[in-house]
Amino acid sequence: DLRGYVNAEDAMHVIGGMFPMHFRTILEEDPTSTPPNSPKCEGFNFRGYRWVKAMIHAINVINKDEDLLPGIKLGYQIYDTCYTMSKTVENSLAFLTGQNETTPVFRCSTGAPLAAVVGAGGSTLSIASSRILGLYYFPQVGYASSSLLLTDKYQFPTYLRTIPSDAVQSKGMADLVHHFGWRWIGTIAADDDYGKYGVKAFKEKVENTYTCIAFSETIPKIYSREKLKKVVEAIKNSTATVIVVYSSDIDFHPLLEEMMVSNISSKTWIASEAWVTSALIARPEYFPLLGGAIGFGVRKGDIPGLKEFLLDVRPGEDPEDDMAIEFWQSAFNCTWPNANISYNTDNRKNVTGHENRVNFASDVLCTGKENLAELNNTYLDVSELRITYNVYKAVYAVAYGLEQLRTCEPGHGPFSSGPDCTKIDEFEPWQLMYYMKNRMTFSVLGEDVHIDDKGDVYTSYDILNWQKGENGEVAFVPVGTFNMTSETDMEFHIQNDSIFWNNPAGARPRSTCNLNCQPGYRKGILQGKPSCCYDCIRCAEGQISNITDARECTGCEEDYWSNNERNKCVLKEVEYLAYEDALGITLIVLSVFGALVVLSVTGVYIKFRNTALVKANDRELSFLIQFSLVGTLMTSILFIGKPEDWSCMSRQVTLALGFSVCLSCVLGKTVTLCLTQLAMNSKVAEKARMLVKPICQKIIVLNSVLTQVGIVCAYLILNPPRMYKNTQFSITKIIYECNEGSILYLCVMFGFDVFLAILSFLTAFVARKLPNNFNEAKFVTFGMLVFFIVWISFVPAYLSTRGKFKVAVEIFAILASSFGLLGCIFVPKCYIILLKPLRNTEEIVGGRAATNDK
Ligand code: TCR
Repeated sequence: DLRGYVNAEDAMHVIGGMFPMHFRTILEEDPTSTPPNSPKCEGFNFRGYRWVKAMIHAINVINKDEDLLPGIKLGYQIYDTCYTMSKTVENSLAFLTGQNETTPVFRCSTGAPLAAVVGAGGSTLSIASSRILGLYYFPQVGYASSSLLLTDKYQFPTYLRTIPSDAVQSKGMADLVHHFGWRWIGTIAADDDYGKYGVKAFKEKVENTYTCIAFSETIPKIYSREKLKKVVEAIKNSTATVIVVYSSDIDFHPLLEEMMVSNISSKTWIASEAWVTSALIARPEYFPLLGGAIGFGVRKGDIPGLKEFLLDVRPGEDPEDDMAIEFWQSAFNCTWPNANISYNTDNRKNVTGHENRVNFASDVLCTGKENLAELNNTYLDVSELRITYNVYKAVYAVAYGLEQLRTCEPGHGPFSSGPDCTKIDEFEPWQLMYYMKNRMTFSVLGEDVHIDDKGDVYTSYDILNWQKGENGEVAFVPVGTFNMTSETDMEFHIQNDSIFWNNPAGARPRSTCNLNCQPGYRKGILQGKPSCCYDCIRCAEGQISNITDARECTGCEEDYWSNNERNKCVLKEVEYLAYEDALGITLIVLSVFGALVVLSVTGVYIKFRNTALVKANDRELSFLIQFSLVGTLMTSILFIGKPEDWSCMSRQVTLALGFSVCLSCVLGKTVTLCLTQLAMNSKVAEKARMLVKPICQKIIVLNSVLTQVGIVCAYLILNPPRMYKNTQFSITKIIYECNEGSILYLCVMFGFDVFLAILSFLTAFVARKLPNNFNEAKFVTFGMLVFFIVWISFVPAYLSTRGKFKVAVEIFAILASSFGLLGCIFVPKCYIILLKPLRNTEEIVGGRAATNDK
């Protein structure tokens, strides 16, 4: 029971055709209870019916053509595949056997030889039929089978096609995905050679370090709600918002229904050629789910005269043509009187919810006068002739093959055994195959078609976007093209602005496994997950990343450090004892205060310069001590503020000089006192004391100071202190400090001061009991003790602090020792001068040493 169209009357050659005029076969309840018979089909396919009409139309046009195969009439023999493998195989056998012979005779039932076959529709069907037809080198031209498998000429030696292989479409889809920066993609494939190999090719082309496949699901061939639900769950649970569907409309439809139930939204669908413009899928009710889909459509064409030919359906006229009656019944939903051709039946189980087989026949009787032109149906829609156009081209391919065979010039023919050309009325199929395989370039309706030696064509794809049309219908808006002219040559164009995105924001969606890593973070590998899924790890201190999804954090340059957000390098914090610092201010106030006290002492000394106390034991030295104390107190200011080379060089040096002046003066005084003391006990000392003239005190001072100046100069010239940025102690801070240069010189310099202090202490100690000068020696002893205590405790304190406190410690020591000396040497004297003037007389002050005064 093979249904279809046969017209081979007085035809010279017949072209076979296989088209899905129905969607499915009806499963036999218990098939082995009867002799084997061909299954019946149901679900009228208007699109397939249009393809059939296009083929017949093409043959009619060729028959009328004066240039192409003049005088040769082509016939056709078209079978319905019912979109099913078994039917297709049966058809193929029928072509070969002439329906009732088991050995192929290459003759159709009507007598004229079969030249070639156009079809079958889907890849799986083409593969099945080509395996049989290929055995006999029977030419076959496909119009919709795009599976990659069919390129393999070992398996399918005689298969040609007018639709590009899915390698092209997959590459286009991968380019699309990369273009929009989607990185986490779901794929859904029909469980056939189209879906599986299409998705395989897509995966191979799309996957890279940034783009990965989130899930790969297949749509079952045999309806199963459980399996569909699993697919829907996978879609729902994935964070992928971009999903590629490689499937024919018929297979995709049940999944679509299931998705409508579970309210999936905000996904961007990438449609394969087979469903993007399908009337079954592109319905307004699916728009909330599928709107904004982007798909690939093969090049479309206009076929002149097709519309008129499509309208020319005359049911009931030809008693053999029950297909027209079924068409009429399905199109107008009426029942043809006395025809007994069922339609609208659905014998699938579980799909309709009914276990029983159902028949939705209508009570309305068909009249045959219904107006076809007013019918709004895919069959009559000639605005998107894509596969239909391919059918047309396929018929032409056969005709051109025959034409070449016909125009073979004897003597220049290709065949080696027998005559080199064959006659058009008695060739073998393999001989036609020869012509169709070589130099297959022809033009159809102004388009040049070239079928290469693998049987493939390269034509451009339109990139279509699903948008809402004016009347609420789905409009396929072209938003770009993909043109591949060879395996390496391709062009991808897309207009981003004209795309409609089906999400609440209306913006280009993003599809990633997890959220991108913000600046300040870097990607971290997740064990056992694809490379597109990663962790975000915060950059370590001192490292930053300033782009999203950084692979690595980069280190900051010298003197820079990462900020808290780790997205920028900022200058490191600097540390030094600043003038504005509370500590700095306090220290300055203290030293200025000290200096003022010293100056007021000087004032007192000047005012009372002629009193006994001031005059005693060398007035000039006293002034010099006061002067040097002011100096040492003020050097502390050099320690504050940002260290510079000059301040580093001057600070220790002025301090050491100040102390050496001060201490040498003290020494000058105490040496005199000491000798006075000794003179009280021995004659020798008496003489020595006489030798020590007042001028000698000044010589001591001058010598010591000059020595110190010498040391200082050597220090400054040979290895002076310098400013130094210390980064050792803290990575986030730069400590500005002074590098003291030569430690040896520093020690010698201060060592000399200490030496003077020790001498002063010793001499003062010897003279401590002397009543002279109102116990001056005693107070100097004290002063020196204070000085030692301060500087001895300074050392550990200094060594254990760092940064600005180190400097502060030193200033404290300077202030403390200066105040100590001030307090011990001058305060008692001022006390007497100001408050006890009665005691400030020659007798009391001078005592026995009065002779020493000037
Ligand atoms: N290739 C599919 C079948 C197919 C199809 C279509 C079916 C294509 N385009 C349009 C119906 C309508 C592309 C295959 O199986 O190879």
